[in-house]
Amino acid sequence: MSFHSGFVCILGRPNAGKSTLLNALVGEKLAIISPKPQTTRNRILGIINVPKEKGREAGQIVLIDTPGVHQSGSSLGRKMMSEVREALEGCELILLIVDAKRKWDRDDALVLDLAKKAGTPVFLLLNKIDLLADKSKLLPLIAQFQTLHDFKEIVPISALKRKGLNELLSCVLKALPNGPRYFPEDQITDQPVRFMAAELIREHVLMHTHEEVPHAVSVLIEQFEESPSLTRIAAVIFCEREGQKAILLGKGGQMLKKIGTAARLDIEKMVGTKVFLELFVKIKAGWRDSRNFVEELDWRRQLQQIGGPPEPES
Ligand SMILES: Nc1nc2c(ncn2[C@@H]2O[C@H](COP(=O)(O)OP(=O)(O)O)[C@@H](O)[C@H]2O)c(=O)[nH]1
Ligand SMILES: [Mg+2]
Repeated sequence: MSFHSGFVCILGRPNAGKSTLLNALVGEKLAIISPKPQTTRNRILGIINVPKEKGREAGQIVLIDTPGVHQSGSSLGRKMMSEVREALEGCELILLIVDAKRKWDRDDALVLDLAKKAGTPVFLLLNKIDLLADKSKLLPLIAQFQTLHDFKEIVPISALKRKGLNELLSCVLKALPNGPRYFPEDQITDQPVRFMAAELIREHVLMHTHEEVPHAVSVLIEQFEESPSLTRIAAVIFCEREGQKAILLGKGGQMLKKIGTAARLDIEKMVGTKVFLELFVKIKAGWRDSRNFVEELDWRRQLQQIGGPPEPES
């Protein structure tokens, strides 16, 4: 019996629906979602075990969600783009996702350019087709995209409404080589739970704040203690200015309370215990331009530091 497997990178401009697709394909919330651009800041692995079906071999797809491709001069922006490049390195297939409702523009061209440079086969996913009232527009749209690149497949989907995803899985599996099961069958991500908790807190900040505040916020977990019935978490919400701190706290601390309650409920669902969540707001002026701080936020880096230097490769 043959088993297909491989690493598949989801690539696209901010807001195309990359993280929604990751969550939909894995069937669990692994990445936070928001209508605001640049919600995802690091690469996120989602592991899908596909059982054998009629006309389809069994396999394992290791999906990698990435930050939206964009041009930015800040340390944070550079770090996000380096996460994109790391995801592209060594992947067997790229899923280039575009918003079917939007006109193709320079930002999409930038994404295609990256994909071409990687030299990896590319599927084009036309996402958000639920928003296309006139489905007869789809064929001319596909024809138009075919002139841009020799895409291995063009697949219309709706990540949000979960349309076209089974077809997509079959196409992806077919495109992957025979290979091993890279991750145990019960593993769905490589993210530590404490980092996912920090992300859930950030998601509620994104939902409750506007303009520059969402972009100026990062979340660090300071304490994470698990017991069978209770998880104790203390987290710091960093922002860049006094005015942002005032917004995050709200009148009489109301805003922070709202964010905390909503995040706590989501974290309880994830960890399966009661959660005691303490939130603090601190100002770290210009953190997005601080390479050191941006690196501190990287959980892969944090793990390396706890575990000491990485083993030398043999
Ligand atoms: N209507 C519709 N909205 C979608 C679809 N996929 C994603 N979205 C929305 O697009 C926005 C950005 O989604 P997200 O997954 O965070 O995009 P990302 O920046 O590419 O990761 C969110 O508001 C999603 O709900 C889709 O298939 N249809
Ligand atoms: Mg995202």
